[in-house]
Order: sequence, then structure tokens, then C-alpha cells
Amino acid sequence: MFPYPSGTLHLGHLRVYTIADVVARYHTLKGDKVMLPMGWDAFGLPAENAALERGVPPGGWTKTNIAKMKSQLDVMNGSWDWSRELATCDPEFYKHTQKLFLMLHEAGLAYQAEAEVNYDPIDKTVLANEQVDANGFSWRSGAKVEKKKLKQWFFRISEYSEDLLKDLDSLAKDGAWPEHVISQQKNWLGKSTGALVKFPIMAIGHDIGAAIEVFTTRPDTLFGVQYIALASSHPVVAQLAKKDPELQAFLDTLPGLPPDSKVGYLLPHIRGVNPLAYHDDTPDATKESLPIYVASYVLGDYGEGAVMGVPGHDTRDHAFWRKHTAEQPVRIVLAASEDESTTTFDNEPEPFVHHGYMTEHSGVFKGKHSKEAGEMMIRMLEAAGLATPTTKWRLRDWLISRQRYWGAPIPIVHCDSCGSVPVPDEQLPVLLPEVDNHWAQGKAGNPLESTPDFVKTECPKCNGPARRDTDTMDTFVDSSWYYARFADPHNSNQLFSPEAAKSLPVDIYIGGVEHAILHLLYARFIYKFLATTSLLPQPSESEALSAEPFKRLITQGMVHGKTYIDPENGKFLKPDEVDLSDPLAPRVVATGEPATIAFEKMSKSKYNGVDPTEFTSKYGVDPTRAHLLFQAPVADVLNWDESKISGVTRWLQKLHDQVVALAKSPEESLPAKEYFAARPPLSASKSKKLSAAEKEEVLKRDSETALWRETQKKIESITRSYEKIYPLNVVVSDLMTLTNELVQYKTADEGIRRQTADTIIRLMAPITPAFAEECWSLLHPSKGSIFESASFPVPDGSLSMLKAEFINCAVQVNGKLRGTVTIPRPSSGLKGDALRDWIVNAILETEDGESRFGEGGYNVRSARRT
Ligand code: ANZ
Ligand code: ZN
Repeated sequence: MFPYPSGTLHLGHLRVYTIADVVARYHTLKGDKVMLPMGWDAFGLPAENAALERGVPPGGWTKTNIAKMKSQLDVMNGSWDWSRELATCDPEFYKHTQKLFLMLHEAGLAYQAEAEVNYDPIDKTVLANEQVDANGFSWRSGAKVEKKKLKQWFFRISEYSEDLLKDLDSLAKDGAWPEHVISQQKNWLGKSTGALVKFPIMAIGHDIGAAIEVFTTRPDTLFGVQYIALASSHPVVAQLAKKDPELQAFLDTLPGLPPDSKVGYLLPHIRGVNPLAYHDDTPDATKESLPIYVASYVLGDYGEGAVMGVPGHDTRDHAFWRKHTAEQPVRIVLAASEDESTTTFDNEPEPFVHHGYMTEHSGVFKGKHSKEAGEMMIRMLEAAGLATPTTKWRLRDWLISRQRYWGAPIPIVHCDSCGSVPVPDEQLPVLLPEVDNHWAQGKAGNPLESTPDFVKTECPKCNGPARRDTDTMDTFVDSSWYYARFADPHNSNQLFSPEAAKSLPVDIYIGGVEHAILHLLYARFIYKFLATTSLLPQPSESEALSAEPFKRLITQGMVHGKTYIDPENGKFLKPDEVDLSDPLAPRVVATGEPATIAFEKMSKSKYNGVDPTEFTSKYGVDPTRAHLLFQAPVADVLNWDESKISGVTRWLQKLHDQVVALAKSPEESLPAKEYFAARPPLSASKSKKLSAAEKEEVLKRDSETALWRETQKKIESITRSYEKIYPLNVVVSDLMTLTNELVQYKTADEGIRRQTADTIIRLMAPITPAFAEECWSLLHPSKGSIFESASFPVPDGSLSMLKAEFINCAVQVNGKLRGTVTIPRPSSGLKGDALRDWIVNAILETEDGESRFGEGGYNVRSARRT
């Protein structure tokens, strides 16, 4: 995921781009063709805010930031392909964002409709949600923000909701995408199957139509409906409010209420009828007419903006009913088991919200399971024209227009005679005009509206006078397709050529989990749309619906910084308020008391920020990269603790010492597998008869076998970890272990030790590229770069022959463990009694075994054979 050019690289960036670079370098070494691109998510509000604050154009601010962050990134030694660099604010890029808009427009997937926006009446400007504080005031002018209806552009993502939902299943396979992202997307799409049910209305003195329709997922609870509730924006409410000032006054109090409030208003002179009331077997209670409320908890933009209130079986309905009718009993129409199906009324029930069995209150359905009963009721009502089975989605169409300057202008021209006319391809890009004075004067609002040269234009259809659309696109539009542009970043005619698109989709996409919903959903939608055009290779019939932009998604955890807290008042301590003379026991300077250590999200107010550039210049880039990976699995929060880097630096130092020493031995030696195959079997057993020289030989053989076996095993486990990506921390710890073995097995054959070092260097190259390069040149002075001359290690197939020639054998005498003795490995042909006898003899043949278990010891020979 490309960064927003805020101007400073933080540790979160460092973490994600290190992970990505490690994955890319691993695949490069493996011989894969790798593309690791980098770009800038360069449009958006922060640049515009900065521009107003500083009185400089947002473009300049952004360019400076990009240059600065690029130089900071360069230090990280990533293998980015800068020839593919892009910035979404570059006309060469947004020309194609505009083209994408036009393609969607032509396909009927971009449309204009009225929508509510935040309006600042002092600055006379539309505000983004981020610019409105929690109490509903403008961040800039401090004015109380108003809701205003304006014409806005939408992308019809709802058209793709089925595909977006269905294809999540293929992404979930084999953990290609993290489970929590899949479930968040599912919730966001929010598919609900249920029914629209009509409640006939009786109204005195109002002509409001025959019925109110509600959406319900639980038709089985119909017998338990005790009221109807309408959203304040329901058309019936608007109509009644015209003649009911009290209702209007109530409506005026609603904006700004917390979403879970249960405020309501009982509508006078109007009641509803349960559609089941017409059925003969319906209990009398259900035949009673129903009160109708306006209720704050009913959403205007979901379902029909109306609910059937079932206090007995829905938590929200229950709370509302209790608040508005103190004494009325709650009706129970279903219960957990058939035995309870006689329960009818209850004064203080917990609402039973699950499926179960219908009670007496459900007339002819008594005793039936609620799922079956619900379906039957809907069929019955459907026949009477009172219900329709239906599916609702939580997903709304994507509002993409912003009344802002710093974004891609919407390529539409408004003409009085022709309406909204698309800008012809050859007139793209619609360039953002320079409006330098605007920033200098710190004016509010969208400067595009007050730039006549921009607004006044000619209608492409009739050549008459026309106005350009002054809205720009949401930055999520830029990021919905940028990854595809990397395939062909300099194509000026197309978003990318179909030929270049053959490298799509993206194999591995890495980024923060904060993008689990919006960005990833929009990107999936746009990619699915592109798959219907000639730009992307036409998927075959069976694949048609599974066009997905990112085959694998890796989400990395946050980086938390170390904070020191004064336990007396819970305040975060500034650097000069904490005494770190003993880093393990920090103290509060003022009181001398121990300070509390905690890891928290990095922020200025907690004094726990870390400047990556400062850190890398202090410790070096490779140790920083290894430290970042070593401290936590990729998906977990990383508690950044500077002092812990010492483990990494010690490891690198140790390894370097080994490499320097081994570089003196011959570069070429017999490949390990051949070496072990050619090694003659050891004739003598490890017994008291061994000479000193023989003993040394045995030790040498043991250690080189163990070392190469460890090397082979680590190649396997490290490869697995690189493939999985999440356990990159284990790669570092495995490499540390293997390095320790190299140090430990000093007596092993030089050639085997050198080959082990050589393997370690290649295994670690993705993580510490410069260090590996340096070591590689020591071991192979004439070969050139490790990334060009070396390949990633693969097991050489020697593992099966690398059995230890000696084994540790636990000795039990008469059922009690008496010690262990090292004996030669018995030949695999021995079995049963023969094997046991062989082992007993082998034990007694050793010096240690003889003295402990022979004639002078337990005398194993005469012991009961167990
Ligand atoms: C009666 C009922 C009884 C309901 C019961 C639920 C449980 P999901 O699953 O999220 O789609 N509902 C419908 N429209 C609503 C609106 N505009 N604002 C607030 N709530 C609304 O939720 C569907 C359920 O949410 C519907 O099923 C309806 O309440 C409520 F024991 O109908 B139900
Ligand atoms: Zn026209």
C-alpha cells in the first residue's frame, strides 16, 4: 500500500516497507520475476489544510514532502523499482483517474443524486467528516455544522454487492486474506434476507395512504408486534409534521442525538393494523390496533425507514417499549424449547432474540419451529398481497464527489440544453488550475468555484456555453486502481495496456489493517469493473466473478513506543522528567519513585515518538531492518524498544567474525552432500579402546554431521516462514540459532563450516541485504552481487544420510532410570532380542557404561531384562 506523503517517514512506514522489501528480495533470490513498486497517494485534505495554514499551494507542499520521504526511504535500502514511481496528483496519473470515471459513467455506474453534506455556514463551505468535531462544530470556523442537501456524484458499487460478497469466500481460502478482514467486509456489505411486510393504516383526518411497509428479518415474530416505529425522515412523518407543530418541535431536537438513544414521539390519530389480524385463528391480542411512533433508533436510510416493534424478541425494541410504555406487558411469541410454548405474557422478560418454537400467541403456528413458521407466514401474506420476500444490503453507493480543490477534477461539463456531458477523451486531463492567491489569502471554500477560467467552458455536444463540474474525486478513487497502473506507469493513452495487465492481479499486497474495509472494498469493486472492459484479460466464464485485485493480503500490526508514566498521577513523563541511568529501573526525576513503563501508540503527547532516520544512522540500516522483524510477528503490535537491538547487533558481529575467519579457507570445497557420501564409515565403536586421535576424529565427525543437519533443517523452516510472511520474526531467530551452531561446532570440517556460513548469508540476504553483500564478497571475492550471482538455498537431499553416528541411550535397570550412555547407532537391520542384546553390549563396551553398569556396577547382564 502506497504512503500518503505527509512529509515524515514514521516507524509504521518503516515496518511495512521493510516487510515488503524482504518478501520481494526473497522472491528475487528464488529466481522469480519481481515487481516492487512505490508511489504516492498524493491528493487529499491534509495537503489542502497545510496549504491554507502556510499560504502555499498544496502541490508544492506535496512535492517537497515526496522528495523528503523518498530520501528517507532510500536509506532503507529497499529494492523499489523507481522507474515505476507515480503520484496520484500528477496530471499524467489523474488523466486516467478521470478516464476511469468516464468509463464508469458510460457503463451507468457513475450517477448524480442529492445527498446530505456537512455545511459550514460561516466559511460557506462543505466539510469532510474529519473536519467536524465530535460535537458537530467546524474545525476551522467553529461554526455549528449544518446538514445540507446537495447534488453529489456516486459510484454504483451496490451493483457489485453480490460478487463482492461471494468472492470473499475464495479470498478466505488457505488464509490468503486474513479472517478478520473478510468478516469486516462481510459486515460492511451487510446482506440481510427477510421480507417487506405491509401494515394497513387507520388515520383520522389524514390522507396518508393505505399501508406502511417495514423490512424485517424475523417474520416469525409478527404475532409479537406491539407497535410500529418510523424514522424521522419517513415520508409519512414529514406529511404529518406539516399539521403538527409539536411533532415538528420534536423532530428539531433529533439531530446530534447519540445513535443509541431511544427518543420517541407517539403519533396521534393514526394507528396500524397487524397484517395477520385478518386471519381467523389469530389471537385477539394481535388483532388490536398498533400505536405508531417516530423513533430515533430507526434509520432513515436502511430498509424502508420503518420497523415493526417486537419488544419480546428484539433488544432495541424492548428498550424502546419499556421507556415509552411503563406498564404494558411484553408479548412472548416464541421460546427456546417446545415445553415453554405456553408462556404468553411476561412483565420483565429479557427479550429472547434467538430462533425457537412458537408459543400460544402464534395461533395456528403454535409448537412449530420459528424458521418454518416465519416462511409460512410470509407465503400466506404474500398470497394476500401483504408481504414480499426481499434482500437488503447495508452497503450504500459510494459518494465520490468532494467540494474541494486538491483532487482529480470530475470530467463532466454541465450544459443548460444537453445536461451533464462527459468531457471527450482527447480533452483529458481536465487540469487543476493554479489558484495561488487563494492559499495566500487563506480563503475558505472550493476555489474551483471562483475560478471563471476553469468553470466557463464550451459544451462538447452543442458547443454552447457550459459550466465545468467543480467537484473533485475522493482520494479513494485514486487508490482504487493505482496498483494496476504500476504495470504500465508511463502509458499516456490508456490506464494500462492489456498486454502489461497480464502481470495483474497483484500477488502480495501488504499494508495496515485500518484499510480493511473501505480501500480494499473500493479496489475490489473497481477491479471487478475493469475486468468487464477490454483492459483486463477477459476472465473465463467460471472466473468471471472472481476477478480480484490482490491474491494475498498481509496486514501488519502497529508500532507502539515506550512511554514512562508517573504512577502517582498517571501522567506521561517527558524525556527530561525520567531518570534512565539504570535503563531497567527508570525513575521519576521529581520524586525518585520508580516510573511505570508502558507501550502505547506513538504520539507527541506521550513523548514516545521515534525518528527512523535518527535510529538508522545510530545503529545502521540492516540491524534496524532485522530488529523490526525480530521483535514481533508481522501481524502483531510491535513494542519498539531501542535497547533490544543489541541482540541483533551481537548476532551480526558474531557472524561477521566467522565469515572473516572462514574467508581464509579455500573458496571451493567438496559439496557437502558428496562430502558426507564419500566419508568412510567409522570402523571403531566409541569405546574405551579409542586412541586420542580416534577420539578427536569421532568428535569432528559428530559436530560436522550435526552442523550440516541443522543447516538443512533451517533451510526448510526458514523457507516456510518466508512463504508464510507472518512469521518473519522466526526467520531471524532461526538464523541466530544457526549462527550459534556455526560458532559451537568449531571442530567440523572447514569446507562444511564454510558452506554453512555461505548458506546463512544467502538465507539472511532478504533481511540484511548490505550485510549479506559484504559477507558474500568476503567469501566469494570475484562473484559480484549476491542478488545476481547467488540463489536462495534449497535442501541438498543429504538429510537422510546425516543421522548421528552415535546416539544417547537412556539406561533403565529394573525399571529405574540410571543414566545415559553414548553408543554407536545400531544398524537398521537389527530387531527384537538381537537389537536389545546388541545395545546392552554396546553400552558395556563404552568406558562409561562399563564402570556404571558392568561387573562393578549394576551388573546389567544379570539384571532382569526389561
Ligand atoms: C422485527 C424484528 C424482530 C427484527 C426481532 C429483528 C428481531 P439486519 O439484520 O441488520 O438487516 N430494522 C429494519 N429496518 C430498520 C431501520 N430502518 N432502522 C433500524 N432498524 C431497522 O436488521 C434487520 C432488522 O432490523 C429488522 O428485523 C428490523 O427489526 C430492524 F425479534 O424486524 B426486525
Ligand atoms: Zn450542450
